[in-house]
Formats: sequence, C-alpha cells, structure tokens
Amino acid sequence: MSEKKNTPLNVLVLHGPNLNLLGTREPEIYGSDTLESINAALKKQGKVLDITVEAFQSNHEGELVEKIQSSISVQDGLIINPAAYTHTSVAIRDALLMLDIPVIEIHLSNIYKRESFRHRSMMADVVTGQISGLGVSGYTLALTALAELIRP
Ligand code: CA2
Repeated sequence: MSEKKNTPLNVLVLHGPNLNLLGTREPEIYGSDTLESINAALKKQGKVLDITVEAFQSNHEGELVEKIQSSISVQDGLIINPAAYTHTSVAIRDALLMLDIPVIEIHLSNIYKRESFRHRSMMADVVTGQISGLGVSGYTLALTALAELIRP
C-alpha cells in the first residue's frame, strides 16, 4: 500500500505573471473567473480529498523560483501555470527539475491553438503532465490527477 494512502497531503498551486488580473480582461481567452474563485474552488476540493492547498501568485520570476525551492520536502505535489514564463523561463524549468514530486503544468487557453511563440513550453518535458485549453476545469482536473498520482 502507498505510504501516502491515509495521510493528509500538501499541494502548492503557483500562478505566474498577470494571472492576478483574471476575470478583468480578455474573458474570451481566459474566461470570467477570478484567481480568488479558482483558489477557493481548489481549497474546497482539497478538503474533500484531504489535501491542504496553498496558492501563490507572483509577477516576478525569482519569487516563483524561490517558492518552488521552498516546496522541497514540504509539498507532495505542484500545479503550476507559469503564464508568460512558460515560454521563456530556464530558471523556472531548472527549479522544477529539483523537485521529486508530481508536477502538473496548466494553461487556461490552448497554447497550441494560439500564436506560434506560445507553442513552445520550457516546462513541458520536465513536468509529469500538462493540461491546456480546458479553462478553469483544468485546475480541478489537475488536483484530482495529483491525488491519484500521489495516492495510487
Ligand atoms: O493560457 C494560459 O493559462 C496562459 O498560461 C496564460 C498566459 C499566457 O502568456 C500563456 O501563453 C498561456 C497569460 C496570462 C495573462 O493573464 C491575463 C489575465 C487577465 C487579463 C489579461 C491577461
């Protein structure tokens, strides 16, 4: 039996730059939900799954790197929407490589249906899995998937 089977889990949800403005602009691409409502839905779902969900948003690459570093030996799983840093950040990619927990990369929009510069993710080949284009549902699907991956 998995050693995590009956233990409460900790999952970190990281939101990258500009996602603090969700729900205020470009609803045709990103939907009309706010970041607060996404975090609240994940925390509520976490209670059902016995997972403590911590959410953190930053517009700064270094802060995201530091948060990933501080999750070592603390978090059991990570959900990350690196936003624009998806396409540029070797620093976030390198930080993810230091983790030995399942990591789900998530995008509200389908990055492969958009401009060509969004088609490349610096994270895609170092994460456990990627969800792209399912809007807010992607976040709750990611948490369900993490619970299954951590407590098989
Ligand atoms: O689809 C996604 O979730 C993205 O990660 C969102 C990023 C974009 O750079 C990625 O290519 C795909 C942009 C987040 C910007 O968020 C906004 C929120 C409200 C209003 C405008 C932008």
